[in-house]
Amino acid sequence: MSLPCLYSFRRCPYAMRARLGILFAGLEVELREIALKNKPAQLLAVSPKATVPVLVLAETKTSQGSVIEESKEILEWALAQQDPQGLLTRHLTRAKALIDKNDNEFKPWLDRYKYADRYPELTQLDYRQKGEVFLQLLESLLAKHHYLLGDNPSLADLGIMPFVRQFAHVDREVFYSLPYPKLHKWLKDWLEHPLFQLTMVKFQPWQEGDAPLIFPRPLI
Ligand SMILES: N[C@@H](CCC(=O)N[C@@H](CS)C(=O)NCC(=O)O)C(=O)O
Repeated sequence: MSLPCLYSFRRCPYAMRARLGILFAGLEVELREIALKNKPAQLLAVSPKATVPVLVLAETKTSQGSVIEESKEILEWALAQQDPQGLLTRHLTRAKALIDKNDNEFKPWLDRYKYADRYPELTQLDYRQKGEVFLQLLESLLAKHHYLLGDNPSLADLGIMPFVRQFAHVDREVFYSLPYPKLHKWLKDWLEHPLFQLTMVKFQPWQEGDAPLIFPRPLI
């Protein structure tokens, strides 16, 4: 039987979220790495909004492969198939609310902090400080337990970690000088996590006619 097909972009935090979901579920997909500047016609045909990640579910005899176009939904779909670590059993409502806060409140400031020259209304420092409001919330949660919502990972950790990584990578020296020691440790632990490292394996952009590339692919 054919596998679901994930259109992905290695450095996109939304796509990292989707790949983390696939890995924590223990699933396999066919991965098609894309270049944002040169999206393949096949992606545009299945998803005209043309963002990544996009998951095309395998066709069965009775149904056409449906398409999931939002990273949150791909994360939840993957864990609904298999959830060996019980991520969906922990604090689901709070986890979803925190992911929404990440996407709707933190991410816009993160983009402005990262590309401050494109948003001259405020300074990069202003944008960083606005983004830090969310980081302070995460720090206060991590003061209570090892992961964001408890002593075990939940959907929230997987859904949010790629965005904190992106914030940190704007200027690592600055990030690790900020007064968020619990968040620093949490991020470092995630960066070293074997499943996160598997999400970051590099692939060449997909081209029509390529043999299917099965994800995950073991670290070399
Ligand atoms: N709400 C979407 C957002 C996805 C998104 O914006 N992805 C970016 C890459 S990080 C993208 O594909 N942008 C389109 C482009 O740059 O052309 C999701 O959660 O999947």
